[in-house]
Amino acid sequence: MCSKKPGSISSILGSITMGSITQSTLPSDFVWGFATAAYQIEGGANEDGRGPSIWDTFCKLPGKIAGGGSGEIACDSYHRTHEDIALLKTCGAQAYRFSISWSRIIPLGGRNDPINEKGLQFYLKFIDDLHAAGITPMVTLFHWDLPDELNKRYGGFLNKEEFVADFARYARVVFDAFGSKVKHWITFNEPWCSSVLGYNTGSFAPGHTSDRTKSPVGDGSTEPWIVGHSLLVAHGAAVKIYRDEFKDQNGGEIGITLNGDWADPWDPENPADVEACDRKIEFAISWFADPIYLGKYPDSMIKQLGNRLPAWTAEDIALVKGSNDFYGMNHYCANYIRAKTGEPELDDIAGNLELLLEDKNGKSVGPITQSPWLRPCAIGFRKLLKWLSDRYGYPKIYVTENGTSVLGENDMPLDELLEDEFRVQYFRDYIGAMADAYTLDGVNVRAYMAWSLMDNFEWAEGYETRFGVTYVDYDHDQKRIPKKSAKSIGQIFDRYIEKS
Ligand code: PNW
Repeated sequence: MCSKKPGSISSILGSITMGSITQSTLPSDFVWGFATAAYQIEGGANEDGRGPSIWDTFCKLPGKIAGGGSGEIACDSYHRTHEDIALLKTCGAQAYRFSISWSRIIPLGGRNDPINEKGLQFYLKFIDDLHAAGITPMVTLFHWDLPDELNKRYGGFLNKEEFVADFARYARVVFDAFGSKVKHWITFNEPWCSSVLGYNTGSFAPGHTSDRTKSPVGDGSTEPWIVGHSLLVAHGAAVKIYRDEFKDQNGGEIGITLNGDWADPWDPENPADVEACDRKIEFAISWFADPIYLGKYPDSMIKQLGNRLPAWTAEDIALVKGSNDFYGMNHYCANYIRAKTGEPELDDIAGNLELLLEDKNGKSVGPITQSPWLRPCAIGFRKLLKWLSDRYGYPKIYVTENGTSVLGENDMPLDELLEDEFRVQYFRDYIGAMADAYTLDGVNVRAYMAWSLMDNFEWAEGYETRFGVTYVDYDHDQKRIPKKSAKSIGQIFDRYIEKS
């Protein structure tokens, strides 16, 4: 039945209904900036010794990427770091979240494979240049671009022992090289996407799925759970290395970034739909966050998946439990949830429920965007911040991604595209909802990175879907032109952040 326990959606549905009447605020030391990821912006795919990643390989398969693109050139940031830093300064950003390409640092990826000095030098200079511009770096070790060799050598994340050992060595090399200059580390970006989109739907590299019309390999009923487990253990191993060997002298912090959207019941009168909302968030977020904060997988997942969910050894869970200095939160939208009746399908990854964009009365969760999965619903952001805080004991939260695509943006005339009022409104609403969560709900949110600094390679959606506050002209030398939203975010934060 529908429980009212703290941390369940039923306790939140009644309590958070609208924005504040008084002005909410954010603390004076709140940090904001923008986020990107290596494969989505860097290009320079074959330069200075970089080895291929699973995304280079996946993009070559026909039909996998809209428009047939790849990250081979992308925004050409490998050659334009000074332009990116100038953009950040124009926007007034205090911080920049970017990721490191593992195969630039260790081209073959493995723990006994050679290190590429030029790769290290590239990031070292970039980090120095950011500091010189007064911008704080926040570095993601892994944003999906596994060295292709490791996938070929032993099946990548499917082989826990090998993968964890290789990731641990990569992490140590990076901490050793940049540890004195970087104080905010993220181990993995969105392990849900690597597990589910990479090993169940097959829409992301390496494209495994049970669907034999899409891939000759894969088992979507077992592989995602094995992959998720490996990623958790690798996260724990990297955190231990950081804490044991680097944290004391560097004084930095480390955590993982999880993606997850809000869930509202398709029919709020139906307890099964209300209950399914908690299950949806558990399958998306608590899959990773429960082991980290509570030391076990969620009961709802154990119940549905049985022994397909790997068992925790004492050694592994000791690495994972307590391994977040902060909670990295990627958040974009909300869904309506309708419980399915009957036994879950074998390949089900969501918790035996449907994700819908309209409720029982046909009301849309939010306006349509260019991304089929994304409809803005800012109040859901406040509700999820509260849900997570209740469940995990009010951890420090860094919002590491939040943003939107705009319907038809790629086909607009440039002057219209640059006036991206839809995106500006999205940021107004979402930043406002976050300030309400801080002020009214006691949520400990301390940083916010907008996705994204510029249009970039949107994975399977290629270049047709744009998420940037800066327009990138792919036909003319990757020229960058700030949109209206680039200038707006600083103004929005200025209204909320308390003056010290
Ligand atoms: C995130 N979904 O990915 C990533 O961290 C970014 O690299 C990406 O560009 C951004 O969001 C915008 O898509 C997601 O299908 C991709 O639910 C897809 C989904 C969620 C997150």
